[in-house]
Amino acid sequence: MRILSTLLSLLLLTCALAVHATDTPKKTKSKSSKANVAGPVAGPAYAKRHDVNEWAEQMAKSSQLDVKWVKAQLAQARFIPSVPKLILPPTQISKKNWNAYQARFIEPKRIQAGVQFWKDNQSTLERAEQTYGVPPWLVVGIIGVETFYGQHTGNFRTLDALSTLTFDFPKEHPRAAERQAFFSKELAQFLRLAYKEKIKPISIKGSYAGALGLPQFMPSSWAQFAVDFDGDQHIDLFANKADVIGSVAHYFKAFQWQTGMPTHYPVTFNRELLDMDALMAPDILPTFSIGNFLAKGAVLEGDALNHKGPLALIELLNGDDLPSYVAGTENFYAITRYNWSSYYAMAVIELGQAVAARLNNANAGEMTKGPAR
Ligand SMILES: [Ca+2]
Repeated sequence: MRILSTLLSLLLLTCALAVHATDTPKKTKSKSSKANVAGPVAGPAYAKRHDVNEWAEQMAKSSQLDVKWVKAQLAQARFIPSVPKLILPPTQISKKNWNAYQARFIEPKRIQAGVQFWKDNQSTLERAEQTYGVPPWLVVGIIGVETFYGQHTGNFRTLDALSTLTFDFPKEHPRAAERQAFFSKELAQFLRLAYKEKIKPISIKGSYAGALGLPQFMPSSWAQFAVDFDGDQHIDLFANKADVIGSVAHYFKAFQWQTGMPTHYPVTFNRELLDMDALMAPDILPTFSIGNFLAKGAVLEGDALNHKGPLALIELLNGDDLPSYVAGTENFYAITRYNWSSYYAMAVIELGQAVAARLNNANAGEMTKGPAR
């Protein structure tokens, strides 16, 4: 993740909504599923490339790593022919469809896996909430949407994937130079992490874009936001559920999650006042006061009218059907810092809350079995 958040601008936000699924490093699942389950086919080794050796020397120097170690790792890296294709924006742009997104992520098997994950890790989820102010349903929603609770963490050797995106980034990509530079930094960070944790880089697998573990952190996010939440002196986002939960919660704390604030409210429209262009102009960035929002034709009810803080009008397209709309708060926006998409954010929210509702119903059921009070 991703984590280019310091580059925020309205322009980027607009791009994020429009192209997010095509090249945000982390958003990889639908595409990576095209790859062979046994792992992608690897091409030539990078061992003999002059530019790779130069990169290794510079990286070792700037990171104060042993240059022999860096070169020895990169000597094992191989070009993966499918990766440059996967990183390119799709040639056919299909209409965005929230209903399809919803059907994929908020479905019985994923909800059931989320219930199990929550039950298995309840005390850790509660500790993360106490420590970071981030509720269990959000952590559970993120891990469910990202990797189906660890079932789909990616089958690409991270060393190969990040080397391919660093040394053979496709020149036809609309933002090739910027993206290549991004992946070069991620490769360097990946090697530093592996060195620090004494892990062989070649042994690590993840998404085609280098996202790692249950929460699909990019190496830079791992370095910046991952925490050792069980105190064993290591950070393991592949197998250690406490570290995974603590790291996701810490990420949201870092991106200004506000404890107790709803993520969104229902919204309808007053046709006589409606200025849709003005309401849509800031995209997902919350900017409207309640008064301003209502004056432009949005209609809120109940608790929403007492909301403190700015709102955004979130539009979710439904293919050829009418779009869905909600009023997004700063906490909705915080979820899009994990993955730059309002569709992603809404899927995380609905999955997390569906799991929470299932657990509450189960608990209520058990209580009714007890003696009447
Ligand atoms: Ca740990």
